Amino acid sequence: MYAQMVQTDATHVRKLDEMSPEERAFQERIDRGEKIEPKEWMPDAYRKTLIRQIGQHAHSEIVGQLPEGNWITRAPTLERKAILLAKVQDEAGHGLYLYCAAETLGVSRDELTELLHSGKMKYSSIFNYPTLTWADIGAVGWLVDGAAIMNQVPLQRTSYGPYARAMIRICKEESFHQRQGYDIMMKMAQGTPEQKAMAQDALNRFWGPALMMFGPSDKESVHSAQSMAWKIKINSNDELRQKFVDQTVPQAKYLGLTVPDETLRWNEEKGGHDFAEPDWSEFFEVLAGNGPCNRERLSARVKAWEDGAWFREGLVAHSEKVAARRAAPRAAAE
Ligand code: FAQ
Repeated sequence: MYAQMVQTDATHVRKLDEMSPEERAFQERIDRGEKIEPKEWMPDAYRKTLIRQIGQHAHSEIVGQLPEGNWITRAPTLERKAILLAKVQDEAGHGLYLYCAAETLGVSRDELTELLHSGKMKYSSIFNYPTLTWADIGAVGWLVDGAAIMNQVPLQRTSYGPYARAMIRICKEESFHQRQGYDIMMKMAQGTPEQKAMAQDALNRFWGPALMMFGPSDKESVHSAQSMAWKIKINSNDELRQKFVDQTVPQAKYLGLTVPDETLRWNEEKGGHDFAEPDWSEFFEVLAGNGPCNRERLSARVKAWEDGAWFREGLVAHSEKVAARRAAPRAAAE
């Protein structure tokens, strides 16, 4: 798995004097804050970088349904079940908006699916961890959706129009998701000692993986510099990670839970927390396909795709029949 990266040729930031007149005019549009729209000229590497990022993002939404879907049949009340079901359906919708945004760049959804299934395209590392208890569903909503929002709110201002517009709706829904997660955590943290211990255990297991969602440290991030110059990314990985920690630490305190980091301290001078880096060797192992659930997640997606083939074929056959009937109404009536 992940044997090969989708090459974007965008790891080196080109200076203005290395650019063609077309590229320079494009960069100036970006610098002025203009949105780039699908049919407009764009450098090939900009297009490929967007396909890589939007495609990975779409795959994350779809694979991200699996850890939570696992708990729909076991949610503790009917109300919790209905809420979780709606959330998991929202993630499918996010995947669809994002696949549509990627399609405007000239790649089909089938091609992206094939890249995911063959392990050539990534999805977020976080979804390779298991959800062992109901408290994990709270932790996913609180921390995973919390990290996703932190990353995605700035992406509403990203330079590519269809991606920025998809983000606006996604962020509204993610905010709701995060609140439902926090609400589960609150209930658990204020419950019996056993429930509080489950909430603490979920925080202990999801804290590090949530920090990894923002990507490697800035010095290890191969794409950040060029992506930020093109405003595909608005903030660096470390900036967003810092903001996430600063936002989440008081929330944990309010829950009466302890962030599993003995080095965590408020640093008055920088106006933020000092905190321990997550275990980057674990992160790179997960990216290499060796996380706790990588194989299970990918095989679930491949199985769903294969099991749904008859349905997709039925839809195509039906639409061909309707088109043929429209083209020759009299012949079809006979
Ligand atoms: N997992 O040079 P950078 C969600 C890869 S949505 C896996 O820093 P970049 C909703 C990266 O692709 C969560 N791979 O890369 C939800 C690159 O590899 P490549 C998804 C990662 O792109 C909630 C290499 O490492 N969100 O959770 C990760 O500039 C609950 C070098 O890294 C998005 O996709 C990772 N964590 O920055 C759903 C947001 N981090 O491609 C269900 C949009 C890095 O060269 C339930 N994406 N890599 O082979 C982004 O903002 C960026 O792509 C980053 C990575 C920040 C993720």
